[in-house]
Amino acid sequence: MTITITAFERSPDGGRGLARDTRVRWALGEVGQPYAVRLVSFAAMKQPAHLALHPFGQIPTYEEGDLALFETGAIVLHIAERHAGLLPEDGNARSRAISWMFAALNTVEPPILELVTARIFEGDKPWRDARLPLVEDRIRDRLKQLSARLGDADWLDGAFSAGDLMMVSVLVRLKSSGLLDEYPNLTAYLARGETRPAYIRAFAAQLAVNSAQAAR
Ligand code: GTB
Repeated sequence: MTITITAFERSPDGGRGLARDTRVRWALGEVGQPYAVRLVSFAAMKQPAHLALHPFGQIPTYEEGDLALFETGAIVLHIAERHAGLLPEDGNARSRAISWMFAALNTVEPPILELVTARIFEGDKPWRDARLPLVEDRIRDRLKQLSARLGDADWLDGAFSAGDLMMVSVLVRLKSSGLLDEYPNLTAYLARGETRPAYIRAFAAQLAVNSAQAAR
């Protein structure tokens, strides 16, 4: 059955891996599933046809036969449950990997998203300079805890899993901030994720779309 995902027709970052279709592309690549991509404009995302797939008018979405999903956590979990390669066989290890997926999305990603808000969307507000260090410190708290747990290991709990895929996807957003430099094991962890062949293919596929659009 054909899998179709949606992605930005033109991503604000020029297709350099920050939009969340990257993690879905990466997951599909890890499990060896081909997929089609339907590109959507910002205007189209708010139209009824797309809102029927995604109630909040965002990308990515995932369609497979009569199944339509939104939210990258749900999409990656669906992929990982249906295909081998992203979740361990052992039941307890599987549940722990899923815990890491939720930790990435619910515990680590929120302060990172606040940084984007503080720096970009509120960059011209009078409270920016007071708020930014507070937001950065909240991220440091999480990175310190994550770094302590990872230690010298390659991945968060044994072999690479959907938990690592999600955590690396969340940390990518910090690359330009300099905050990760304070935690060499997290920098190395991120690099391990980004050099996996499936990540490289996902990144290249997203970039190719945006490069082609920019050339028009
Ligand atoms: N919780 C949802 C999920 O995980 O699926 C969040 C989905 C989401 O935020 N989608 C964004 C979107 O559709 C794209 S990824 N935004 C359009 C809108 O809300 O109208 C967020 C994103 C977009 C662009 C960059 N960038 O270019 O730097 C980075 C991240």
